[in-house]
Amino acid sequence: MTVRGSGFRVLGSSSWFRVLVLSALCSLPSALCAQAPSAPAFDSTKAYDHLRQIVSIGPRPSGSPGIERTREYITEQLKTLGIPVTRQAFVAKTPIGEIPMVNLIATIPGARKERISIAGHYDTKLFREFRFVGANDGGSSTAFLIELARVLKARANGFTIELIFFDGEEATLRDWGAGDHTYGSQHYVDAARKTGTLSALKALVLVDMIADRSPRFLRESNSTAWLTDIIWSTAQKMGHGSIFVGAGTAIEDDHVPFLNAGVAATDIIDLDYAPWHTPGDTLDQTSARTMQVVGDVVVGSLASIEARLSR
Ligand code: 1BN
Ligand code: ZN
Repeated sequence: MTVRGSGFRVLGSSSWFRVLVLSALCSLPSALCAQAPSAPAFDSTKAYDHLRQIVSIGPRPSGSPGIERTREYITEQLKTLGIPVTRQAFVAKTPIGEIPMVNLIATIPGARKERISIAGHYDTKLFREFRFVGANDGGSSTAFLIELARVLKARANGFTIELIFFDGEEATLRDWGAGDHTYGSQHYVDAARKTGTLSALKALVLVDMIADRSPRFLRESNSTAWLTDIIWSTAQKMGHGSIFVGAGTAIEDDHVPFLNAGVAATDIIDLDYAPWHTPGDTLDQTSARTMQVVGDVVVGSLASIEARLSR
């Protein structure tokens, strides 16, 4: 009865076991607590294999056969990991007409029902004049989230983790115009508000274009300072201070609807990428090593984010 009322009923027996072991160890002195079961490391070889598969699908603009195949790939991969995926379907009214879109949401239960979302977009920008496969822009975030799912499924998560694959991040017109972008994230926030589930979302970490061969992540200035601080200082402690660097500019991306709704959010994005929105955004311009750095930093930041949210 108590268990049901406290919102823990979604935990399977193996998740319960990890949570109970972690709780027991963490009631002991901190040296023992540090030996609590830990997640496997993020494996960029696996992430890069996903990236290869996703790029091989070809262009993946919203509403296309390519994006439906990408959804099938994501769903199948997560199913293999034992993680169910929810399809959040909607129709976006865009300047080029109504387009069916689908966010994919994968939930990994934690000890608490409040959640941390880690998200990225899986659509590619529509270009009719050339073939655009978005290896870095759309591909890297998708591949990253699939590998992150494997890691976080095996972690004793304090908070529930939600992985969100956004559709419709890209503008349908050539330029990023008012209202013609971030359809998926706006829909997610509107829907969560309507269902009353937004208040349980405590932080959102967005990744976008995270596989450049020469990465440089500037702090995104719209983002929530404490959340950005945790991620950038974790990167520094891990020896990646030359990749996660200082002040940057404001970037409109899928984190903005969350910020506007009062949810703490940050964007790990590298816009300093010469092939951005060109036919040259191909696999050869990307690097597994960069995905490894971002994977290590995001996984390495989670405990501090959970601790900050538990204060
Ligand atoms: C990121 C990747 N974005 C689009 N593809 C968002 C963006 C749009 C960033 C315009 C800067 C300018
Ligand atoms: Zn783009």
